Amino acid sequence: MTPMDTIVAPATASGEAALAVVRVSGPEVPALVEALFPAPLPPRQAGLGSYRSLEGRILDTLVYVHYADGKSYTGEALLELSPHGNPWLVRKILDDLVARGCRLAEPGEFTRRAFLNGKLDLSQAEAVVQLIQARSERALEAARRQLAGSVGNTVNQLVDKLLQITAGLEAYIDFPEEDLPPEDQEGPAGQLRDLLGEMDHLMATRQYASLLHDGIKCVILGEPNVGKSSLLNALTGEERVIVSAEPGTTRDYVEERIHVGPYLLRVIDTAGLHEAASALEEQGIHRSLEQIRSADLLLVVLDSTRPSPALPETVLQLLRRQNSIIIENKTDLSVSTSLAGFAPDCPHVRISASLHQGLEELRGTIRRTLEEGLVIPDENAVIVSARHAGALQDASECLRQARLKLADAEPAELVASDLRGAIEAMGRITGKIDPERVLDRLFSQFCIGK
Ligand SMILES: Nc1nc2c(ncn2[C@@H]2O[C@H](COP(=O)(O)OP(=O)(O)OP(=O)(O)O)[C@@H](O)[C@H]2O)c(=O)[nH]1
Ligand SMILES: [Mg+2]
Repeated sequence: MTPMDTIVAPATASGEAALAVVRVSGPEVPALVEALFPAPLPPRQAGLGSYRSLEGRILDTLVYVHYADGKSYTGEALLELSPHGNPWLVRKILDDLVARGCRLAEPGEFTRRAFLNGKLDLSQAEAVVQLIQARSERALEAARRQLAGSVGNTVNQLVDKLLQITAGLEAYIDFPEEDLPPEDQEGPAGQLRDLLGEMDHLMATRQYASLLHDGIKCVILGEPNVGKSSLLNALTGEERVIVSAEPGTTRDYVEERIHVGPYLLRVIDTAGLHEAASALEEQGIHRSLEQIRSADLLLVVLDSTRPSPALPETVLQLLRRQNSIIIENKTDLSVSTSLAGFAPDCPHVRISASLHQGLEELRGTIRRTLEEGLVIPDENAVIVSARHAGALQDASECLRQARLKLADAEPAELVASDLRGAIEAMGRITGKIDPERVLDRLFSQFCIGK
């Protein structure tokens, strides 16, 4: 894989569509543009032209845009062709470009070139994958910020501070403490402590990564027959789960993804909780408990035509204002009464799952509970990647070692060596000191044409 050849790949998913995009990047692009479009428009202007194959057949009439060397996504001369979205036609164009000397790109090779040409740092290159895979507004926003450089900039600021501490280290060792200005009394030890605090804060954002990407795990629970499956159907707007008047209808759990405002929720319907009747039901209840314990948010459904439920003590103990919403269902029935006395600290919402009443209020309560209870903060930089988390972990370990050595008054050179270790570990995030194999692992997650 030499960066000097000219690569080609479809940038759009294969399949029938109005348009497809084929990208070509590399040194041969200017000559290709001349050969394909006899009077090409200047860079960055969309032109309409006939694509003629090497044998002289017109394959399609299409829009093309070319970019000058150094002024494109990849940082190389780049050509984008937008033929009609016919997979067979796209194939013909790719074959023709290969016949003209281009090579089919490896997965992620366009973004890899962007990185190698300094158009993106590594954290930004990874954000391209996250942006494409994001399934909620919040996930999209985190990826957009990372692509704009939020993680890279935060890491660079931390590295700058570390460099300053390293520089200050020798001065600190050389002068006795009483000669230092009062704010520097603590010297590097204090600065290191503050820096570690900032790194811990950045690492703590990792807990939001799975909430953003996999969705917030939200479990519907309650006694049998209270309307749990009806609620899931109402929330998804589909008859997804079997609903019946017979208690114990749901025996296994069913999972659906829904959006509430900017959040993606994985909503899981569970088997009703009660003293088990049959062995099969008992198994279902056991599985419900497993789901409940690992949930981020609990939706507790009550039948408001009946007295407060006797849920297992293990479940009642989990219900808190920050993670649980009590849903009083079946309010359409005349015998429905308020169950405000059940888990009174938790927010209550009265709904009719079968008539789809109260669902907007429920969505509002879900959103407020997530924002107040789960505290998904509006952080600038969120550490989503396991690779970044690992690098930060290594860096803080080095800093902790440095602190210990400072406290033991060990020689400055040893402390400085730990600080360099930390700088190197953080450099892995932006890729300033990255070995080739990290690149291979990273870019192989991309699909071809990115
Ligand atoms: N009147 C009325 N009936 C409802 C409402 N929600 C559910 N039901 C009825 O209650 C019964 C049980 O509903 P399901 O949604 O199957 O209840 P479930 O909690 O999933 O039951 P299990 O899976 O057996 O634990 C069905 O006959 C539903 O039609 C409601 O809002 N109003
Ligand atoms: Mg059910």
